[in-house]
Amino acid sequence: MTDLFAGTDQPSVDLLGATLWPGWLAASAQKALVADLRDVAKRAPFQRYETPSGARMSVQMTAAGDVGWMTDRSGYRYAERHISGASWPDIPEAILNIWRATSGAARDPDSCLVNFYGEGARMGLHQDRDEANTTWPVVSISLGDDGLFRIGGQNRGDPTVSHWLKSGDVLVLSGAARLAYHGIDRIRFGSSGLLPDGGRLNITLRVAQ
Ligand code: MD3
Ligand code: FE
Repeated sequence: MTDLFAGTDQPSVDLLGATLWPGWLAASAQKALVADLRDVAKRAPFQRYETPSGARMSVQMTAAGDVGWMTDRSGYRYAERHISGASWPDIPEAILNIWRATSGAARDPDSCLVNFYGEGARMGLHQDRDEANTTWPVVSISLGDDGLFRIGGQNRGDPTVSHWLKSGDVLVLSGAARLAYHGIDRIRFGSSGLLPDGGRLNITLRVAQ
């Protein structure tokens, strides 16, 4: 563990109730996670989903676990299968270990969403509320290029704060922050050397069902 995790001995940062552990993952652990995600994407290739409004998301997504989040014209949901019909890969053990070390939750997550941001990709302000029980925490892991994260309160119009998420950062959303509006306004394409072709990966772990 000591060579995988840079450590929680570093000070955490509070972002309106969300707890950020800057640089929690050592560079070696970040590289190992990218290799794990390549395996996930081989079995369940990244997709640009269509939202109920018919707009196509700029972020590419895949998933691991019992269920994966997806959207199409009929709505947002957790599905038991990838669009190809294949079941989702298992959540890699190294990713489960990050949840176990940071979430404070008494059970493992059943869903791992993987977001990929290429040049110009963004994610608009939203709440995560497709899970059956929204009191379980969410753990988010950032890899690759810097992403400008914005978080507010439980109402869309509430004031927000912005913070650049960097490769190796781990963010824990629990308590009131679990239902906070949040999004990614932009990425600094090419700011990290982790992914040879640039871009940002974000892993979110959830108890979905
Ligand atoms: C605050 N992902 O997948 S990570 C998402 O970087 C999502 O890809 C963004 O929002 C990304 O739903 C933001 C930080 C994050 C993740 C989940 C949250 C913040 C959150 C859930 C509740 C509140
Ligand atoms: Fe979200």
